[in-house]
Amino acid sequence: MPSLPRPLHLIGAPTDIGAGARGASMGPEALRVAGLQAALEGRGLHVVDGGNLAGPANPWLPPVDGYRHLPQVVEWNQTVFNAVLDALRQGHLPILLGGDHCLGLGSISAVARHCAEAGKKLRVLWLDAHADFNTSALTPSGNVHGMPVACLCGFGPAELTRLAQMPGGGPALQPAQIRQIGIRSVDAGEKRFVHEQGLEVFDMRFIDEVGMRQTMLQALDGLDADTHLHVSFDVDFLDPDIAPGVGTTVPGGPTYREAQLCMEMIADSGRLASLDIVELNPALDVRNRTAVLAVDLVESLFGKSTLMRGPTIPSRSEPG
Ligand code: Z70
Ligand code: MN
Ligand code: MN
Ligand code: MN
Repeated sequence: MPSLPRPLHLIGAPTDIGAGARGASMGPEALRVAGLQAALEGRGLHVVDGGNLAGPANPWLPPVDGYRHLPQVVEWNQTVFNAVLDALRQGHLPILLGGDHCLGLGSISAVARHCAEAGKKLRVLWLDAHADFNTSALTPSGNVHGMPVACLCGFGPAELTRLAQMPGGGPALQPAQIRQIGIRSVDAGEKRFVHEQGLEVFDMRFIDEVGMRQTMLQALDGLDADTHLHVSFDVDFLDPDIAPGVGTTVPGGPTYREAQLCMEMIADSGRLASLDIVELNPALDVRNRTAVLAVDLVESLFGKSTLMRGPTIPSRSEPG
């Protein structure tokens, strides 16, 4: 029997504490101005906007021991962790409005904790131009938004991996639970580490060669009724021609059509249970068009489709 859709719970985290450019702190408001809540309500969903979390200001300092703003990053992530876990425990579907991607650590740590409590399997789709798998020894920048995936897998400073620790003591995530999609910028040391840890990366070459449909079939393969699907959507996943409002544009990203198909196929899986929308930078945007695009894509992620029917070619990943 299909369960009732969970209320969606918007959680704003207005900070750029882990980023290399200022401005992602304005992301939550730009998404609201672009009509996120009304768009989701238009899908018949119940949306609760919990407002914005508070946290330390960005002191904009150079890195210390390989990390910029580590104490502030820890504080923001602890706050995000608490808010996301609260929402999940209320039976809501949390949507974290970043903020930069360092917050994926707090968000996904909470999701992993919840899944452990609820006896659910967890699959994470990391939509991004970047692998975000740096450590203090590998990072070229010290920006923690380039490190959350590593931290979630247990590689990072104790202050952050502690947050990502499961009740049993292990890290929040195993590499086998993660699928990265859209990747096209990985630092040299980071590349070796991705390979060493066996992360499953559907990079842009892969998408070019096999297409977005086959990519998503593979990325969503193996989900079942007991799987919690988390999507961490870094807006720089998108090609900069359509999404200029991000701190780190990398050419050669998914087109509008590829991104729509990606979101539609996730919706068809019927497993989406939590979401991050991060790295939107209104200071670098053009008349809020990247925020409007993000809202448009999120509508598809929550099931908006052109016609009153499902996919053209049904597949195993679509519930029967
Ligand atoms: C580079 C670093 C990065 C954005 C992640 C870039 C990281 N790999 N940039 N997300 N926007 O500095 O670690
Ligand atoms: Mn990212
Ligand atoms: Mn990125
Ligand atoms: Mn729309």
